[in-house]
Amino acid sequence: VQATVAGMPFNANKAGEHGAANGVAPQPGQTVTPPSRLVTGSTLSEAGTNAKVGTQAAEGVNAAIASLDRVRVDSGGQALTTNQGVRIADNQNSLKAGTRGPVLLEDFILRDKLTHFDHERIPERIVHARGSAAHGFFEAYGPLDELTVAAPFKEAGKRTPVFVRFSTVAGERGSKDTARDVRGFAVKFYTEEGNWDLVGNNMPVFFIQDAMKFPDLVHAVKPEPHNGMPQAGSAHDTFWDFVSLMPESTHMLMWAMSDRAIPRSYATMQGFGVHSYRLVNASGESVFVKFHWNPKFGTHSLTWDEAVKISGADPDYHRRDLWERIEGGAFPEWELGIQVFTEDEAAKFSFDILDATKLVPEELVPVRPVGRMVLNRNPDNFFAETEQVAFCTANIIPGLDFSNDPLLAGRIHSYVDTQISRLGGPNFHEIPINSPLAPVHNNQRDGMHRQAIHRGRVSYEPNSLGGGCPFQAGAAEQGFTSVAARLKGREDQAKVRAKPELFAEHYNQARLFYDSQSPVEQAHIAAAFRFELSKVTVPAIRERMLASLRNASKALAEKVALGLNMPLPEAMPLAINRAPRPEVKVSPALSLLARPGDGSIAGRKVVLLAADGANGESLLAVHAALFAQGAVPRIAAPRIGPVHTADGVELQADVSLENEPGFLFDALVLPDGEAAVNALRREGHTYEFIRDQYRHCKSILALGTGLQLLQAAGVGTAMASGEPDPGIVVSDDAAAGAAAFILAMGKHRHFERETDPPVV
Ligand code: HDE
Repeated sequence: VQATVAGMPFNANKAGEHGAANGVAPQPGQTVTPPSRLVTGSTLSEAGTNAKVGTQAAEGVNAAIASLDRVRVDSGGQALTTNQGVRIADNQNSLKAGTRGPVLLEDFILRDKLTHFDHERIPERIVHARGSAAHGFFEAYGPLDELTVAAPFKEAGKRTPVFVRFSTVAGERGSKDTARDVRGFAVKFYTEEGNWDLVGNNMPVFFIQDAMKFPDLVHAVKPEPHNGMPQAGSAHDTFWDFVSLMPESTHMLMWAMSDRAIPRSYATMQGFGVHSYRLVNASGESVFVKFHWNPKFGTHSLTWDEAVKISGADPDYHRRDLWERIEGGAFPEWELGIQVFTEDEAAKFSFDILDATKLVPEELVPVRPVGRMVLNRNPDNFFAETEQVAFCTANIIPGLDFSNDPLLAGRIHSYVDTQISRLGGPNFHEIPINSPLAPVHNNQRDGMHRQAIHRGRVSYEPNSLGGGCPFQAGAAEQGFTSVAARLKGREDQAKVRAKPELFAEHYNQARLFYDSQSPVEQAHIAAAFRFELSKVTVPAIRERMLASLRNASKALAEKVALGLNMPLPEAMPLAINRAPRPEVKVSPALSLLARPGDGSIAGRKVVLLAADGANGESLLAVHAALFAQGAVPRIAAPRIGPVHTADGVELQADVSLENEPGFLFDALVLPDGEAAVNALRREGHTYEFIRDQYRHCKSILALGTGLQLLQAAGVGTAMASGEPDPGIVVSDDAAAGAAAFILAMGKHRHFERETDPPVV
């Protein structure tokens, strides 16, 4: 029996966990017995020996997941116990001296429970506190031997288990998902040669060039320290004060003010490694590389008004979307692409590849697809997996190496360091979600919460008492060796606190980004600057920001100045005398429209309005057509439960007009049927559904008399051509209407309808 979430089957990879079994009383013996036996001389990570057979897991059979089985606990059919395994007879009452007497100190059962509870919380991440994660696999398209010996790329079809965590940056752990913010995109590859963490973002550049400035940036964007406001937002004085004094942030500001900062879904955003890394082949030769994740479902974002409304109605919007896509089988998928260039090529670029505020235009160095990543299993326990996972940029494997990017250098230190306080000591690599599939053998010992029980008396190297083990692995045994990179580049080798010359050029790529956007995207960027700066209370900050922005694009700065009702100030002086000429003036790949996806509507949520007296047949036909395309249709009526249709078709509303507002859906269907239309016309919610869908440029299908609802809401032909506006389908025929509607949804949005300010 298959249960459904949002009308779709549950994830087959978790068979038995949901569905019919759900309501059935647990049977004794249903527990998953953790295989507790440790292989002699091995570490915890080696416990499930079947996890060691490599990474050729079939889809859904993830070697990292199998190894986690040793710690999975299922209490079905089990008695309640203390942490010492003592069975508890009474979990309701503390031990007292008489029913009305004092509670006794000896109540070890009460104290066991409360003490653990008192310590349930750990410090949240200082940045990227709010996140959601999933398991999956990376599959290589083919060997990359000429470039790298890195384990995931060894042969075509090879699968490496991954755990991926997406996040916002500024907000606290309980903050909303749809804040205007950068998104973290952190991938842990559990390879047989150790863990590789590719800790990236959904934007390919960063605000600052040197790790020295990171605490300043974060202090500026976080809630202001005196009053703790605003939560999860950059629209406040301290952020704009800082960035307006840091012209190097201008390029990143363009990205952060674009719709990239309000993605529709984690599944519809790109990911980037940001820094230049190195790939290293068997001969020790290396090239530079930039990593790109491109979503199969295309790049799609929210509109600002929508994001603001969603924040209130469903702060878990992205978390829920990721969860439901995976449970429903519309698995998020990305293609991994690499941009590869040599040191000599890099030396000729008009920008410095060690500068994280610069990208390498795809027109200059094409992106080569090398594999795909599929996320197909949700975590079992949010805390144990999503919260305790510790990504560290220092985690690389043979075949990879770092560049000298000074931002990256700081990160290599920072990620390990932060886990020590966040996860309470140096043994966080032993937490199951962090422990590698590759065996761990070294002479590190002790520390808080040590899990492994090391045998023998040798904990040093060299030794003879332990037979010299564990021994140093040479290159032939996949020992990690650093690239003997030349320190000589464009700069001399003196020990200095300074930046390379090209780091002083701050505006070429900000301009490139803005000039590469479609008119709609440019309008959104201008509106975002206007919004954010209008929240700044100190006029001098607004002025300084515009003075800087003017250097990137006078047209943009003028638009923002107009929106802020202020004159355009003089341009800020440049930090470089003669800016180098960029190779590329426009890069179409930088527009969100460059990656529309495959036109599929899989995973999109569609709301079908209904009320008593609706034509049930046509609604069901549209429902079936959407479902067949992998979309998630939901029926919404004034109240949940049965809808009494005019034609006797059985319909159940699982959403009420009140409990899920219309802006939570990607598209809207209005029903046929006089009585239903009249009932819906009496509901203020109906107009909100229609107007929000219209305003957010989403597709609307009006079946038969449903057209009257559009007219009553005053939308549908706002463009005054007499024809329905783009993305609005009016049809008496359910099959034809559904087909046209599905095509319209494939376009995601119909920005032709958008006006600033909005007309509805
Ligand atoms: Fe991070 N960053 N970061 N960062 N970062 C953290 O590590 C840091 C930077 C990124 O889902 C912290 O475990 C410094 C760039 C992601 O768990 C911390 C600098 C990029 C995540 C930290 C940067 C990122 C983090 C906080 C400048 C994109 C979340 C908790 C030198 C390439 C990972 C933690 C997850 C998290 C430090 C800049 C991405 C404090 C010092 C650039 C996706 O260590």
